[in-house]
Amino acid sequence: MPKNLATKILEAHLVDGELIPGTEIALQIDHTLLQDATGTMAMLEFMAMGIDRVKVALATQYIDHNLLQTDSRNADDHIFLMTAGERYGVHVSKPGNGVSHQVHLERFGVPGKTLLGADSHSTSAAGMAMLAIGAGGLDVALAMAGHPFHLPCPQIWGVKLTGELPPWVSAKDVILEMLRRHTVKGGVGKIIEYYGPGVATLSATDRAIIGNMGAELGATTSLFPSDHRTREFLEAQGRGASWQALQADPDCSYDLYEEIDLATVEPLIACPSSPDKVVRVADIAGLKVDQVLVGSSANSAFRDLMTVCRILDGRRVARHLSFHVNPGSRQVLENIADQGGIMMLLLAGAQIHQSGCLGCIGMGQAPGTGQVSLRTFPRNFPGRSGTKGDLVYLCSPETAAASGLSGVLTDPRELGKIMAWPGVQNPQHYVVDDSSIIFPLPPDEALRVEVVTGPNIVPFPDFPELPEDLSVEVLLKTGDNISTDAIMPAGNKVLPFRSNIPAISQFVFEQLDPGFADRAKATAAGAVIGGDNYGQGSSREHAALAPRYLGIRVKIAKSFARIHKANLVNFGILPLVFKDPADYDLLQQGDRLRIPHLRTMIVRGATVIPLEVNDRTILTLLDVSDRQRRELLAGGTLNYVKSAGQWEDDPQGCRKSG
Ligand code: MIC
Repeated sequence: MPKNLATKILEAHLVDGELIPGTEIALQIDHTLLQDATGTMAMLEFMAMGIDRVKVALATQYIDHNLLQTDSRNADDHIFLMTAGERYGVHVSKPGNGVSHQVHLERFGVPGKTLLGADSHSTSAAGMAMLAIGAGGLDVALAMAGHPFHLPCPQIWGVKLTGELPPWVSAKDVILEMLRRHTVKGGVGKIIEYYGPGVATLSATDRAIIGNMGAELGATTSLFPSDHRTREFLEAQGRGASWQALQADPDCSYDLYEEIDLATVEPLIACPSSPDKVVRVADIAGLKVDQVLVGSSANSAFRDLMTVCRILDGRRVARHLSFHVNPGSRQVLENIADQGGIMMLLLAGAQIHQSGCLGCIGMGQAPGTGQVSLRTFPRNFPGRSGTKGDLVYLCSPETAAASGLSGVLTDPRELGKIMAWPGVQNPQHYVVDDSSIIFPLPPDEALRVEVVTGPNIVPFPDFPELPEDLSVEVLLKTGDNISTDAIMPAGNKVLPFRSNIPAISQFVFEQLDPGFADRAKATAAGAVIGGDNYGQGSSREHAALAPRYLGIRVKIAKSFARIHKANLVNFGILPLVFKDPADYDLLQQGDRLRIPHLRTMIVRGATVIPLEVNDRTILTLLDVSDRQRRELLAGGTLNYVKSAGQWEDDPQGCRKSG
């Protein structure tokens, strides 16, 4: 039977379960990706497993998020990650070498492999035809230890691309078009597989942008074929030997279908403060712009930045605004320098920053009060930039550059009146520089490396197991689409505490309810109520771990985002879904909820969990696998696996026993 590409890669990596959408499957993982914001905790979790060396074909650690060194804490974490990487056989990309997604594409990506990354935008590796999935740090640590990755089997959504993008329109507009059509929930439970004649018009890095922001659709991941464009990129990186052709069989089928004629895509923009509030740039053109940021996680590859350089060449950015460029990698920076782009940016008045995530995660570059900030980043959740009430818009590099010149939001097609479309081509041979990658040591040498843990590394807290009878107070009721940024903010004030759970927990729900952490600490056990798509956005397990530290034992929502739900289970928080969504209206902050015989129900495999509240009973659903039930009973995955006593032996069987 003809197969789509996602099915082929899934089948080649399936170690448990059947490819039936919605049922749990386990996949063998080839590459793992950690970044420093999630990676310090994930590395501590990996070390707790007592294993001598990673058991995965390729493990990587990128230091790209916490780059500001305002005191010793981030620097301590960097030293920890570098020494731990050397000790355990991980490739470490040093600070300033670039954003994980861009560097992985350039130096490590291999078509057809699986990648599990502790970053929701790991899906960028779609550009290299990898099945790349974002997950919580603990899941990635388990994969590094050789365990398979468990997930609900996704549906495969075939998106046929036809035609070719017009000048001044680029890959960012394609993914914004998907968000315009399908919202931040549209991809939940799905792998988006792009196919059709339009695919060949997009380079590997264009495809990476579309894969990157598939995370904003809530998709499990996205996928492109491996074709001559993939080969061209790998050969330009001096890695042609890693290429193999991979595509869907002719006449294969998909669970769902969609078509985009690239020729009809227009310049689009996501308005504050959600990536799916998408409108045509032309519809809101003229809006005064104060800050422009190009680069970081999405749109930071050579084509994007060189296009900006060429647009700015010989011109100056509007005098009232600041124009920032965050290259995706040192390699990108070196290559635009090689083609004269740096001078074009400098003479135009742009500020050039080091390669890394920077303002994308609120690590600097916060806009001023009331200022309009135009960014090529993937996310604009409220306050994520670091500024309360921020006005962040997401757009293509072309729109960013055009608006940077005029000082107001400008449809980049207007530039066609004053200049020719730059039509930037990627280099046939990139300047390649791996000097900022620390390659693994031979095993016997690695054993002698001392892992340096500075004072910012605080041991992982102990969590008790689930009680038989649970009584919790509702400590907060939230609405729909609550992002992990709202639950566990990032930014330069909070990020340095990612390896210090007691300290970071003080910031939980800080924006929504500044008193939350203190109230939770003063309460024995708490619950949080959510609407639809609760926990969308990042993979940060701290959005589960820190609330758990504060005593949250249950979250009840209309629906959960995939990664956050898995993280809740990993840290022993019960993810319950209202059987009747209307019951959401019955619960209020301050209510006391009782769940008698909880353990017994979970052991018996109950899928309906009744809650007693205010003399009535509300029915909720517990949709988790048998493995997750055991983890919940133990109080979390670490407890469960430790009690099963099997970190070292038979990792593949570990999750099935006990
Ligand atoms: C993000 O874009 O939100 C991040 C920063 O990349 C996160 C990871 C994190 O929280 O550190 C993600 O998307 O997973």
